[in-house]
Amino acid sequence: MDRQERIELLKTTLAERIVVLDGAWGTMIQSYKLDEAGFRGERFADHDGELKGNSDVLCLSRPDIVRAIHDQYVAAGADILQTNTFTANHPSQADYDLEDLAYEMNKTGAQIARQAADEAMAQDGRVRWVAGSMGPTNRSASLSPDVNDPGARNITFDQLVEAYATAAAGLLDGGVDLLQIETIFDTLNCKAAIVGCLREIAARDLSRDEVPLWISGTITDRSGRTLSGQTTEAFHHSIAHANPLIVGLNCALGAEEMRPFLDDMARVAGTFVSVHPNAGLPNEMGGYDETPEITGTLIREFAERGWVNVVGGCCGTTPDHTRAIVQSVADVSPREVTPQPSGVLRLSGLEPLNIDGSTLFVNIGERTNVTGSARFRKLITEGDYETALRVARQQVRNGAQLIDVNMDEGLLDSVAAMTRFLNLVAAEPDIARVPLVIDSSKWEVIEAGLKCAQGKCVVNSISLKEGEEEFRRQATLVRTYGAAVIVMAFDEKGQADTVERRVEICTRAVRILVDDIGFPPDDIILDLNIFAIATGIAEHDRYALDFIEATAAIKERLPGVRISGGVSNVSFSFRGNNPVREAIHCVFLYHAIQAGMDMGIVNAGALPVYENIEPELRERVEDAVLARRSDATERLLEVADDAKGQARERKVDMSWREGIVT
Ligand code: THG
Repeated sequence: MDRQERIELLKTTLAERIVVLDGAWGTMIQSYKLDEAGFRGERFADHDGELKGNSDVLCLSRPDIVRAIHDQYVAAGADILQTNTFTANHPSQADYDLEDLAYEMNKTGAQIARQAADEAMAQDGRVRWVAGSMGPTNRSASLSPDVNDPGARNITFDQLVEAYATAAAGLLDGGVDLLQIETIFDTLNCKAAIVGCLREIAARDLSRDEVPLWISGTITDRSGRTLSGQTTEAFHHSIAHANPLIVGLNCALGAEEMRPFLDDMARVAGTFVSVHPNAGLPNEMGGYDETPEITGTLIREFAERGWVNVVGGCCGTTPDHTRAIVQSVADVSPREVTPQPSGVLRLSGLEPLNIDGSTLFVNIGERTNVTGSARFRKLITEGDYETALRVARQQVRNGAQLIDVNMDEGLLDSVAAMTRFLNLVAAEPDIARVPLVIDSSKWEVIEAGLKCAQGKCVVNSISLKEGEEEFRRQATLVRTYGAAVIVMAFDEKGQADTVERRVEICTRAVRILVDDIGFPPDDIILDLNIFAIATGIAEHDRYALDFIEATAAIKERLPGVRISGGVSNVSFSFRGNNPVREAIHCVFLYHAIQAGMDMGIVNAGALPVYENIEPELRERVEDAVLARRSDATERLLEVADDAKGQARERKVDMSWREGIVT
C-alpha cells in the first residue's frame, strides 16, 4: 500500500471510527535507564558535551530502542505511530551541539516508525499510519525572553520556518504519512511551522491532499489560554488556513482539565478533532500518576460527547494507557464533521472576532498610523513606543474591534518600526486581544508585520495596481501566512473613482482571488476608495455617493465579500474642524452601512450619533454626502465655523461635570 492509498484509507477510517494515536516517549525511554554512554551509543561516543536526556538522538544512536518502543505501542493497539522526533529541530538540538543533524534525526526517526508500521501491517493486515512529530522548539516567536524588554525575541519567524522546513523535509523523506505540528504553546511558531511544511510538501511535488497536516495546540492554564495568550477559538482561526486534516489539543493539564477547551475546539473545527492529553497533572516530582483506567474513562467521556475522531496520550502515558484508551472508545462513534459554515469572516488576536451577516458595523481603529496621526508619528519617530502603545490601547478602549497599524513614513525604517511595535503589542493583552490590520503600501512592511502576529490578521492592502502577476504573488503569500485581505479598487489604469470602475476592478480581483488562487471569499474585504468631498472641485461632489452606490452594486454582484474603507478620508477638506468632520463621518456611515458597508477604518470613539447631530448641520452635511445640490459645499462651509464654535462652547459647558467626577 502506498502513501496515497494509506491517506485515503485514513480519511475514510476517521469518519467511521475513533482512531488511536500511541503514547509518550519520555516515560518509555526512562524505563531503559540509559546513562550518558547509553544515550551516546557508538556513534556519539566522542561527542563534546552531554547528550543524556536528548531523547531524539536515540533515533541515530539507539535505533533498536526506538523501534522496540514503537513495537510496544503497536502491541497495545495504536493505529497511528508518532515519530521520536519531537525535539529534532535546529534550536532545540543546538543545546546539544547537534543542530546539524536535525534533518537526519527526522529522516531516520521516520524510517524507524515506517518500518515498525509496515511490519505490523505485514503481520496482521491492519494499516498503521505514521505521524511525523514536530514539537514547539525551545524558543517562542511571540514571547520575550527578557523581563526588561517585552519587545525582545530570541528567534525570528524566518529562523523558525527554516527549522521546521528541515524537520519536515527529513520526516517526508523518511516516509511519514502526516506531518504533525504538536504541543503548540505559541501560535506564531505554529504559523512558521505551517510555512515550512507547505514549502517542503510543494518542493516534493506533493499536494496538500497527499500529505495532510495535523495541528495540535496546548492550553497551559485553566483560564483556557495558550502560553502566548490565545483562547482555543482564536488559536483555531490562526491556523485554519493550513486546512489541516486534524486539529486538536494535547499535553498540558491532562484530560480532566481540558474538557471545556476540547468542547470549544469541537464546536469551531470544520475537520477531524484530536485529543492526546498528559496522564493528568504532574506530581511534585514531575511524574504522572493518572492510571490507564482513569485516562481511558475520561477519553471515553470525550468520545461519548461526540468531540473526537483521534485520541491518544501525551506526557506520562504508556502502552497500558494506550490499551485502556483503545478499549474505552472501541464502541463509540466518532465525532461527525460538518464543515465550518460559510458567510463568516473569522479573525483573531488573543480572542476570536467573528464577523457575519448579523454583526453590526465593525470599527477598525485608525490612530496607530504615522501618516494618520501627528501624535503617533512623533512618538514613533522619537522612539517612544511605550506611549505609542497607549494610542493603541485607547483605540481598543474606545471600541475599536481591530487596530490598523501603519508605519509608512519616509524618514522611518518602516520594517523595523512595524516589527518593534507589533512585538510590543504582543506583550499587551488588552491591545493584543483584537486582530491586527497591517497597513502599508510596501509589501515588505506588510510581510514583516505578518511575521510578528500570532493571530489571524488583515493585510491592508493589495491591489491590481502593479498588474496581475504581483497581485497573485502577494495574494498567495497572504494565504500562506494565514491572513484575510483588503483589496483596494485600484488597477493598472489607476484608482477607481466611478461606480462602474469600482465594480469592474472588484469583480476582476475577486475572480482571480477565488477562482485562480482559491482564496476563501469570506477572507476578502473590498475597499472601494473613500475620497474627500466638499473640496470645491465639482468632480469630487459625487465621491461619497459613488462609494455608497458602488457598495450596494458590489454587494449584489459579489455576495459574500465584505466592504470597507478609510472613513476619515471623506472629510479631509474640513481638517482642523473635528465637529464637522465627525458629522460628515456619521452621515456618510449612516448611508454607507445601509448600502452594505461592513467595516471601516475610523477614529474609534469619535463618532456622534446620527440623531444627535444638530438638524441644520445634519441636513447640510447630508446634502454634501449625497450630492443633493450643487451648492452643498458652500452651504456646509457657511455653518462649519459655527458648528466648531458650538462644539467648543458645549465642551466649556460640560467642564463643571468633569470636575465632579474626577
Ligand atoms: N483604505 C485603507 N486603508 C487606509 C485608508 C483607506 N489606511 C490609511 C487611511 N486610509 C485611513 N486612516 C486614516 C487615519 C487618520 C486620518 C484619516 C485616515 C485622519 N487623520 C487626521 C488628519 O490627517 O487630519 C490626523 C489628525 C491628527 O494628526 O491627529 O484624518 O482609505 N484600506
